[in-house]
Amino acid sequence: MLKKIPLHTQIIIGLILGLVFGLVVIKTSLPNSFTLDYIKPIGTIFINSLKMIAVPLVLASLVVGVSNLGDISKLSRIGGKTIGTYLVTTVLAISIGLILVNVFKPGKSLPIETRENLMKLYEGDAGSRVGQAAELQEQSPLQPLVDIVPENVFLAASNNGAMLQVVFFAILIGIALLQIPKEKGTPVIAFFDGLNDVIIQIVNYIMLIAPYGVFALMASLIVEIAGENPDSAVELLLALLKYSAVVVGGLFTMILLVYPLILKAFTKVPYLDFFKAIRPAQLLAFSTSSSSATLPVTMKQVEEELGVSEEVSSFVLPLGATVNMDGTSLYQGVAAVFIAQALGMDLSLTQQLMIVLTATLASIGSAGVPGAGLIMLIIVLESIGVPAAGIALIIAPDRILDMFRTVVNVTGDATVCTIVASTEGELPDGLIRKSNPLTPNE
Ligand code: DAS
Repeated sequence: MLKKIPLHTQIIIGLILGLVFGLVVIKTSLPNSFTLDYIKPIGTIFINSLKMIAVPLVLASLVVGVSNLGDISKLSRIGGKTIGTYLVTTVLAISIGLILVNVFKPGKSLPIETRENLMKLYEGDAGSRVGQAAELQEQSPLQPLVDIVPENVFLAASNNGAMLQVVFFAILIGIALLQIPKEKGTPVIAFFDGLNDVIIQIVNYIMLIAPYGVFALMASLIVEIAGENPDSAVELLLALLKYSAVVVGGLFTMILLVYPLILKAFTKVPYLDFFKAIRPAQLLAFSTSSSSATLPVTMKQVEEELGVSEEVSSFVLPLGATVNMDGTSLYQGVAAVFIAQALGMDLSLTQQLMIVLTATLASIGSAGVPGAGLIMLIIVLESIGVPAAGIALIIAPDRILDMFRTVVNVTGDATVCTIVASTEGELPDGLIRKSNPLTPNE
């Protein structure tokens, strides 16, 4: 029966029911033990399955993304421009996210005892990491770069804390694949392409239990945080609302300010026409929460409504759907700092700069499927010594935020595609509407 309801509706239902269930338990004399012993494990399974799939997801999607560059010498001009612009918009997005979350401090609104409660909650997972975080602040600033290179790839792949090393290795594989003879590289790329599809299919399976997982997480989170002080659960919900408002505020800043300014600076395409042209892709991104599912529509719209050539769109957009996720990177910056704030951990400037690097890498490694950004958030949290289990704090509103950040991911890809096309001289006087003769003008 659930299958007929769109996934994001299922999640929202799970979210609301979990909220109601948790509040009922803490407001009545129902024993907490039932929730903690029989409901919480479902949420733990959901989080662990997300963490389980993170390593193969990064390996497959990044190898495919980098090897999509095709023959580097032929595409170096377009590739360099595309990758460079993608990186600029991603770093811009993360910076906006970090400014907003440090100005509004949504995690600081939690009372001290709730933060202590949360830290105790994640003690098992956090204990060593709080020590690591302290160590991190004593280490040389270049230590995080040293840590990126794994001593043993298979060990890195298995142990949670070394996701960045998997990213590093995946990028090396992708570039090496472009340098070896084509007949040798093609089957390997095909393997990773197939593996990528398998992993994305597994993410779809995991998302099948998402409504139940979110229900369990929300219910157990409310019950655990409440503990002896039921009012603190309300504080957490208010903090989550503030956190969500900071994320959505940052995403709207990208859509309404950053992309129009960039388009105006590098193209003659009027922003309103651009916005109208990609609106179908944005709506699809919002409802599917998947850049990959939206890609065919994004390509159709920029080609038919903006006049971008097939050569540019077929390179820039698939790469963007794989490696450029401005919305996700902004969200990961905000989420990482929010979780640290909620756990009462102050982040040093080095750690915040580390977030810019790791959220850039994490968004590159995020596949264009629902929930990918949350999975990759683990990289960012690991890199700054914040307990990865802290994602349980923000998982509740995540599916809704995923819808908004996917719209920004797709809009960012289309913006960069339009800029690359313009700098290739394709849109000399703004957009050239080339509606497909087979489909009536919208
Ligand atoms: N849903 C992902 C996408 O398709 C983004 C994310 O999970 O952050 O772009």
